[in-house]
Amino acid sequence: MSTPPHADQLGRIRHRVDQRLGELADRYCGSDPGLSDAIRGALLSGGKRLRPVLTVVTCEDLGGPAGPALDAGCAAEMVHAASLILDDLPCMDDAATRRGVPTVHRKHGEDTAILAAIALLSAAFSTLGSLRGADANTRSELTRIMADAVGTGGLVTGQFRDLRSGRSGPEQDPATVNALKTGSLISACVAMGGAIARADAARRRQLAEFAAHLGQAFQLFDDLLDQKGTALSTGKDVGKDVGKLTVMRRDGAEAAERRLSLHLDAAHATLETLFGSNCRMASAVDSVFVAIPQFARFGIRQAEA
Ligand code: GRG
Repeated sequence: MSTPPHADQLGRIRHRVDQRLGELADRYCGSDPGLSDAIRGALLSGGKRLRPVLTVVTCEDLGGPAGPALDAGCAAEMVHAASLILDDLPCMDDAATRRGVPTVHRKHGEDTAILAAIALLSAAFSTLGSLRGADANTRSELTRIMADAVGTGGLVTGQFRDLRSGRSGPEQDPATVNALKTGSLISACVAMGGAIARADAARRRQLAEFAAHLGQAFQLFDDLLDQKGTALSTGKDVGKDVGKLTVMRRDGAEAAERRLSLHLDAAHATLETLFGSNCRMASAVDSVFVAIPQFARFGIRQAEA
């Protein structure tokens, strides 16, 4: 099996992300063992680190500084971790396993899980508001980008519609739900990389186009894994989408796979315009889609972290 291009560099970025998340966890997890264990567990228990990699690679490959991009990406990972804790709660998806270990509420209780999610969200905004190596305008722009991605223009509304999608009431368009609950944070990560690198308006539009396609592809992939994967291969509960209106439930698995391919191709085409062919970002994208062979363009072995 061949090693994909840029695997070493991407592995090093993931390593830097993990190290920095450890430092930020020390700063923000508080001194109460019952709570800090939950926060640390949610943040440091693995995961692909796709979101921080997107911020770092976007910024660096546009010639921007690595330090603030790393911290902004870590802030996004904190938001992501908070969203997973909340998503797994009994009142939401009621999941038992995440990243191969018991979900935060199963291990620490629902009350602690909710508090840990709020702590992670607050830590994310504190990190953006005090970002090292960025001026006040950039810090405030990043804070706005992230707040917009989390609130009613993003995750919160996406999750609300996702939870309601299988029930009676207005029919939801799954692509819009996917854009809100998954695409908004992915778009924010790419937008933050562009903002730190001070990309011009034309580039920012291309970045937004790339991220929108990636967000759609990523959620379709997640839906496919929910149906085709096992708890062992995904590290999390599967079959959680039963009763929800996903593209796969509405149009079937083949249609979902076709759509995924179209979004992935469009994401790669935009990347080629932005960064040229075989860029690092293309490899970062491909490293995600390894679990279903037809989406793995390089017969990929995932980069060592
Ligand atoms: C206030 C932060 C906040 C959220 C409130 C609960 C909620 C609203 C939103 C949840 C949205 C959600 C869970 C979307 C699914 C996103 C998704 C595909 C997650 C899986 O991401 P991966 O595969 O996971 O990157 P790893 O474990 O690799 O990090």
